[in-house]
Amino acid sequence: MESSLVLEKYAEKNRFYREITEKILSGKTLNFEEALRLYQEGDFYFLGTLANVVKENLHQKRYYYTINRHINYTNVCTTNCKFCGYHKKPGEKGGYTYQVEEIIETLKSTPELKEVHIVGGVNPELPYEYYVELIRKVRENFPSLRIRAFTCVEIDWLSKISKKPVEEVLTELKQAGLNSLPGGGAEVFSERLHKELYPKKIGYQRWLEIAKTAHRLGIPTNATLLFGHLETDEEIINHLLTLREAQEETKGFYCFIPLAFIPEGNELSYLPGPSALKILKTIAISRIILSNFPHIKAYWVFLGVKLAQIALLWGADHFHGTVIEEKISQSMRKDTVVHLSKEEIERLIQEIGGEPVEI
Ligand code: V47
Ligand code: SF4
Repeated sequence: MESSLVLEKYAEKNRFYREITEKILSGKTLNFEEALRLYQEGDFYFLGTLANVVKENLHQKRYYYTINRHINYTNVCTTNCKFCGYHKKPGEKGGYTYQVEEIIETLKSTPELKEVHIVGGVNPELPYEYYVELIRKVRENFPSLRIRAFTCVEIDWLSKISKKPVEEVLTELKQAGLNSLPGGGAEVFSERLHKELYPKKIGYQRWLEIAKTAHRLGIPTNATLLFGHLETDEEIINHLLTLREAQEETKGFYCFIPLAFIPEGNELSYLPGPSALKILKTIAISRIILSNFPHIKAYWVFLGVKLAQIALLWGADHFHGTVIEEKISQSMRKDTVVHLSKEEIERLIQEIGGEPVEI
């Protein structure tokens, strides 16, 4: 059935669905109570259909992906987030750091790349010059490659070690060739969880301040939410509404990525991880609330390829890219698929009736 007809049927039966549909289709924002009720009590099919309508109003049947590669340049990190199984303490067995030249050689082995995604731990053994040099060398060797590198957490760290303000760090990186920042490190915008799970990492106010500074300097950034662990539904809705407000202010966010918590191989392994239902509902509510974000990403490395494909019908429009190598998830879940070819991505999109768009 056509999505608009499905929504009409729900609206006929139920006043709440009618009000929500009218608000969303006329471009209005849901308030906290409405959003929470929709997320908690909204029928699964209604939520997905409404999210898909928001998605199609923005992108019709188009679904985006890119030929990219991740470079996780170091797993040495002193931040010690409880949900992370990737980090190693300085000097600990299994810790690694790639030299700049090694990274250049790796990138040369995949010459068809359109984008590189560079993130790593907060490594006290690396000097500020390493980061600037890394971006400069990548730019010198690959003049047209899009460089998405360093989360707001890393930018904060660079500001600390260089004793330079965030503006200056971002300006230097931009001059060296940086195009945009990935969305990691946002976790959940909650003081409670910050204290409980990642007290050594920057809090959400600092994360937002750095993202907004990047936007003002003409550097777009992504944003994430790490969900499916100890957060409450209220904290998820608050996270989304806070991001919506920040986007109203700067318009610098490009993509929102709901990251499904991987429970294996970290201190929170006693938790079950989010169900498929929770994942799809979270993607749908993200699309509905963040209608001022250009893209919602189905990050298939964390979601699993098949669930990510279904997420494309539940509000997501971006399938990220080919990835090739991704050490964060692999450090926790050994059987994670981390590489899809262009053809595989296009087939997954076409199978759900979409039009693949390589960007
Ligand atoms: O910031 C750590 C998260 C993030 C776990 O911007 C975990 O396009 C799930 O941000 N389960 C890094 N997640 C990944 C990331 C990302 C990925 C893909 C695309 C983009 C983008 C950004 O991974 C970290 C942290 O929030 N993380 N441990 C875990 N157990
Ligand atoms: Fe370090 Fe990032 Fe892992 Fe936190 S999530 S411990 S900052 S590598």
